[in-house]
Amino acid sequence: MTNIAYLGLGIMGRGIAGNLLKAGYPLTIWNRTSERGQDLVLQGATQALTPAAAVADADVVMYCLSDDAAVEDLVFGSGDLLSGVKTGQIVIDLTTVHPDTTRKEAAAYAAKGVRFLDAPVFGSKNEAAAGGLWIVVGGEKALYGEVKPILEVLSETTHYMGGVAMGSSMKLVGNLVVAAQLEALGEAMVLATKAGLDPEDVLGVLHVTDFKSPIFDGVGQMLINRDFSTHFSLKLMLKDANLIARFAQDLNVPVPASAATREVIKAAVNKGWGAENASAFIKNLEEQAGVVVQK
Ligand code: NA7
Repeated sequence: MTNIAYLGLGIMGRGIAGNLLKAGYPLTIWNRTSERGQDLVLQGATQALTPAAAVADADVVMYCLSDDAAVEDLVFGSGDLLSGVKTGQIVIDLTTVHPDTTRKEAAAYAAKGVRFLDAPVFGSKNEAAAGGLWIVVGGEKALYGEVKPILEVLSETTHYMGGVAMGSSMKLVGNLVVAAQLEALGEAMVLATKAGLDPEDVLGVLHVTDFKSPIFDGVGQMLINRDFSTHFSLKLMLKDANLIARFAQDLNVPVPASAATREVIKAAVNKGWGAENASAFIKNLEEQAGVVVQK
């Protein structure tokens, strides 16, 4: 069976690696902070001390790190993954990064005879743990076909979006919608609360209308429970908002609503809420309106 090296055991990585193990893939793991891999070792993974050691016998190498800087550090910097991989291996980057980072990775791997896909994922902690992610893929189509059985273990759907960096591009397009939905939910719930509407009743309406969204259901319920436990951190959402701004700038596309939302997220990170769930930025809207959304 295909040997997989999985690097990066954060919120997403732990769920993803767990599902690869459950599916029976021989798995070697590495994480910068090695303690985070212990429970996966108990489930049958082999823990490596360096990225190079992790990928030595791998057919496929996968990683999902926090951001562009982390990927740069792993591949080209202190992780020195590029020196560890060899001709014939396949690398799949699941991280949300700028398409330029993807293109840099793809070129560097190609120079070593390593085949590469960008395959960022929609969904957060629960979907990663349940193997219910939605994956968007860029790169060579035949390679996508080859690794699809692995991606299917992790996901509800996989979509092939086109050549190198089309997965990364789609991911930023999708995250623009996610940010807009969270901002809309926050503004709506704050306004509703100040108007004297019952937040549970408001969610009940949002649940059935032709503008419904699973995000309104899930995050809305967490919001009125005052639950900001981290499924996807606010600081990574700011990272994505910054990536969207840069991506739109590159293409000279106006994104005025996204720009406004980015300012709200930025201010919320400065309040010290960066490690909380992304929805914590709604607290900023609450403060400005002088209300708290709760049951
Ligand atoms: P987390 O839970 O913050 O996990 C981030 C992971 O990235 C974690 O394993 C980190 O290792 C790792 N990391 C961060 N910097 C580095 C460097 N420099 N070198 C190697 N590894 C690093 O993020 P999520 O799992 O929620 O999100 C992952 C991606 O999915 C992200 O792009 C989201 O936008 C979507 P650590 O444990 O801190 O040593």
